Amino acid sequence: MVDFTLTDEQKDLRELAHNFAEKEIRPVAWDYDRDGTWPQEIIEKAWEVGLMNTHIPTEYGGPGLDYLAGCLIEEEMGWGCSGIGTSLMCNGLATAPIVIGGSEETKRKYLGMLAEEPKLASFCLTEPDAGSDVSGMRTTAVKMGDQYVINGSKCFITNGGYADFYTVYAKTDKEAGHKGISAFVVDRNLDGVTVDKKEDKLGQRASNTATISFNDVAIPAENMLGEENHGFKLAMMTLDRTRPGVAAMAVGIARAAFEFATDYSKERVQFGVPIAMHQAIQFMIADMATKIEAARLLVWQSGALLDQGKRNTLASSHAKRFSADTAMEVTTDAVQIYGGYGFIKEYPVEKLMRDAKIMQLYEGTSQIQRLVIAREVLMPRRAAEPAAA
Ligand code: COS
Repeated sequence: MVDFTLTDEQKDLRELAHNFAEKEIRPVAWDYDRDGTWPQEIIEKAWEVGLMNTHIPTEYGGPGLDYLAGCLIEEEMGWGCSGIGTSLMCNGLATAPIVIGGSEETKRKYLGMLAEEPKLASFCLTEPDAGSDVSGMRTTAVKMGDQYVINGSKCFITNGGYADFYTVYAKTDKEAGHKGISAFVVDRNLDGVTVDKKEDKLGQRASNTATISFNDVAIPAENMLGEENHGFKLAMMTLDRTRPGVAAMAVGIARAAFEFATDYSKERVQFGVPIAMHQAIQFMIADMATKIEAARLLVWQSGALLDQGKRNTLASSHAKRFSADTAMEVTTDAVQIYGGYGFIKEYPVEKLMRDAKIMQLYEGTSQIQRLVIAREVLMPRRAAEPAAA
């Protein structure tokens, strides 16, 4: 049976997230965007009300919410401000490899740390010369006794300047391509860890994006996540789990732009009638509405598959690709509906258009999602599984 009705519990959670976005995020979102303000106070409040670290299992102090619930929250955060939302949700990306591959001790220490206090963690995969091509990374981790020594530099790291620890991917076998990558947890306060650069960005300006360098950073061998040289798959499994949430945030951006544009279209009078009376505008609004509905269904499907314990690689890329492109298209159309005013910072939609752009870039570009979709369609890894069907 297919039923898209949310349970009362899911509706309550969505309402909690929406109220938080409306009261705590929306009123400051445009100021934070203008000034690039770090949303520390909002992070602390979100942590307090239980809207962060949703996937940390209860045995490690988290709320242990399912992925669909996470998507409901992320849509509302994206509706409030996706820059602030990205800051709030980034712990999910950083901790997924720990949840999947961490030892019991590592889980207790690092997941517990985030559950106990409003602390942050970052996911360090991308490098200046290794973005989409993860296997091209140059960061190395060399085993020395009971330690690994890490050297390298990671860029575009969300929350990098404020994180207390990092999940870092490094080559443990330089000659083995994707089969030579391992994942580690690295504490921020270790000697040799430096935050080099905060990026000045087009959109999502309230989120922190930094370069993190590791210079002879020695970490205990037990901080390895999963097995040596199995880090690439851990990264891919992580992205399968986090792309639904990112896609949900894109739906939230699109919904915000859609609401602003429809309200404006009823107020703005041209040729003697509100522009909503013109079919040219009505058709744009109709297309925006359809895309948002379709994107949300893909998001829910990709989250629900995970909750059923099924592989969601294909569904997750469908959701991420379609939602990100929807956010870009809908926000661009919202600017169009506002006309010249849409291009001016005094009006709300230009921010949303700038924010939407990153959705087509981070956690796998729209081109990478198409690559994954094409591979899954043409050469399904496990064709028997519903997620790959
Ligand atoms: N789950 C589990 N295993 C996976 C997987 C997944 N979702 N995707 C790939 N794998 C496995 C494959 O099965 C293959 O395993 P074997 O070595 O046992 O055959 C291995 O990983 C390599 O897969 P593939 O050949 O598809 O790897 P490629 O190097 O060709 O690249 C892409 C795969 C391009 C899809 C990957 O590098 C990617 O997602 N890049 C984008 C990274 C990204 O999103 N960066 C954003 C920054 S992170 S916020």
